[in-house]
Amino acid sequence: MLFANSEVTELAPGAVLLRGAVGADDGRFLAEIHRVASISPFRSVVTPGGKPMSVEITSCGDVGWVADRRGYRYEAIDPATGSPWPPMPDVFQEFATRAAAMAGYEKYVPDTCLINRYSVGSKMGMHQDRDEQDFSRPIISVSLGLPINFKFGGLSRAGEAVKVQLVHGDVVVFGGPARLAFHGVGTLRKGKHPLTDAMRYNLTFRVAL
Ligand code: MD3
Ligand code: FE
Repeated sequence: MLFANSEVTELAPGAVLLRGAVGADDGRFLAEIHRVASISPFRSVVTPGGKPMSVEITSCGDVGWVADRRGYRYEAIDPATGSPWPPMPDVFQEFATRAAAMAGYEKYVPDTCLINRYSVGSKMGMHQDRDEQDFSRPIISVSLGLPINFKFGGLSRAGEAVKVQLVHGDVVVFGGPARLAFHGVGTLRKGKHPLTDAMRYNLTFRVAL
């Protein structure tokens, strides 16, 4: 057994929910998030259309996800610091590799982890993640802190969406037909989590290059 106390369910073809898979690693995950953010701080960014995103972001790994008026892309240097992004913590990489194996993806080695920080009122509209080179590699999402309503749609913006609440410790592997599906999250409600206070964090492990 790779994860104790974890229920495995398929949300949609290719989208595997590992409920509570973070388990007792949660404190270590949060400590690593704070360490990454002490080097590459959380920042607000704008979309290429000039709209500010309500979620604050940072990254670790070989590259980080960058959004500005020029577009979306991965870069090896953090534009906020002028230095390389902090390296991916070993516990992150090992966890992502195990979670991927759980969903049937062998030898998954992410080269980046995007860290989203939600505060009261933050949300993320429906979108696809298509800034990576190889869509045959899954994206793995880890939720920490306050719960949020996650919407998972199809390959077009229209059509029925599956709705699921993601809570502290949940992990989702998005591969195969789910890899290019539209998805988004509802507005973060006021709350107080023992480990994250009024925040929610979401980590997404990716093979970008
Ligand atoms: C389905 N993050 O960072 S996690 C994102 O909760 C993002 O912060 C949301 O969407 C969050 O791009 C949702 C679930 C998720 C992440 C990546 C996916 C679902 C996905 C990529 C492809 C398909
Ligand atoms: Fe996304």
